[in-house]
Amino acid sequence: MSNRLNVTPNDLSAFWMPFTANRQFKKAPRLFVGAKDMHYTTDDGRQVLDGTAGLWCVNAGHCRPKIVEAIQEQAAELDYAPAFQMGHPKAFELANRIVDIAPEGLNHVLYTNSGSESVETALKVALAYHRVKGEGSRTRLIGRERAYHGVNFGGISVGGIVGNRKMFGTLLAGVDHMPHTHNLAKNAFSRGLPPHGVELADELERIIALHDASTIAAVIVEPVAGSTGVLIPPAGYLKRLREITKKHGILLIFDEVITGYGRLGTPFAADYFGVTPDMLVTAKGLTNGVIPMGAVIVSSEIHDAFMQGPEHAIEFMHGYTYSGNPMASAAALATLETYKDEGLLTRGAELGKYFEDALHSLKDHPHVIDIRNIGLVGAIELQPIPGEPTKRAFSAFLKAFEAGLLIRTTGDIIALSPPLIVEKHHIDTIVETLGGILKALE
Ligand code: PXG
Repeated sequence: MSNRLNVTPNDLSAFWMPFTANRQFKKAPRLFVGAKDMHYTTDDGRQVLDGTAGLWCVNAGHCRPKIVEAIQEQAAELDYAPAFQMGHPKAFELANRIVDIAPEGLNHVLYTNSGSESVETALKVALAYHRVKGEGSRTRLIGRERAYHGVNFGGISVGGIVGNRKMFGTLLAGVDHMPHTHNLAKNAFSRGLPPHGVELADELERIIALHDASTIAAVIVEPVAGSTGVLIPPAGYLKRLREITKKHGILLIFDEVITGYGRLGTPFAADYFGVTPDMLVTAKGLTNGVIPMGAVIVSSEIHDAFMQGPEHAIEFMHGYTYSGNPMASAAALATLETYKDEGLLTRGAELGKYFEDALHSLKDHPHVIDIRNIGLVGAIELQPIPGEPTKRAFSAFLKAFEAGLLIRTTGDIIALSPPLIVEKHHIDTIVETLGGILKALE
């Protein structure tokens, strides 16, 4: 370990970092060189408590033995197998294990390498599904304002974060957006589901009336919007979206890249809300973030619609070189086993109340205009500094890192999503550290 601490690179310019203020970062880099369970180790040897499960993905905590061993063994046994017209056992085994924990009726898995690719895959399945069913006029896709569905063209088209869209031209044609559900005037400091706003689901009826249902393929939403700052759906909202989509023959896609694999205290948000979509988009927690992998879990109805025509013909023209990659499959199998052994997919239900009370104890701290939470996700929204949006929260991020706590910020919102192995004393440390920082912020 000690010599690994000495590998700080001396030139940071070649790596153009993703979603990062590159010039600022490279003047004062923040580097992790190790991790174990709830903590990272920095290149200067400090311990940093992980308040965000990496980027919402390390649900079982860091460097867990089963996952490490599985990857090491797999690397020596079968490194790669062609993904097209060939297979290997673990990809099939994993699909079964995913289906085991997925909501009833979602019985088939398409593999990808990231959340962004899972989104593109689901959108393409939706378009092709209607076409194989003889409803090729259903080409429109409906997303939502403030949504994050990754960074590829389909995802930013249905996504609703302006900064992620505006530089990239006209995007996909035929996309429309429902309004987001964030309403501080009515719902600030809600615990769990906000009480107001179920009627926003009816905006979908308005959009359908405008375009006609016969032109619409699918609606995609994050059950809880993560990246944009943890927007929790109003009570009853997702159920109503399901009713409306069903009524009009429109597919409903849940993007569970963040909410999947236990984040809300249930295996998937679909379970939490008692709403089953036609497709469930996942990634991140599937492999505990260790190896890139995503999975789109699809209903039998959709899958079976493709299984027609001559048997030698490829049913769906889509896939990746690394779909179901052996290393990723091994990592995912060991991850799901770890979740099962330790009850992590439901741990958020036990700890959620403690997490909620702890977070809401910050209500009267300076700058705080909202606190919201569900399962093991929380957000603290700050009043922006006038004329300098994002600055206050980013300054909290920097101060937290100095104080030994990793948080995420987006706009002026602090997001928290600790690994699901988090203990009460970690939650106390997170909240005490944040309390001190909020008091010291400009
Ligand atoms: N859908 C959702 C709902 C996501 O949250 C993606 C798709 C894309 O996944 P990939 O694997 O392509 O990055 C995401 C990713 C953050 C943050 O802290 C969120 C994500 C990624 C990085 C940072 O807000 N979400």
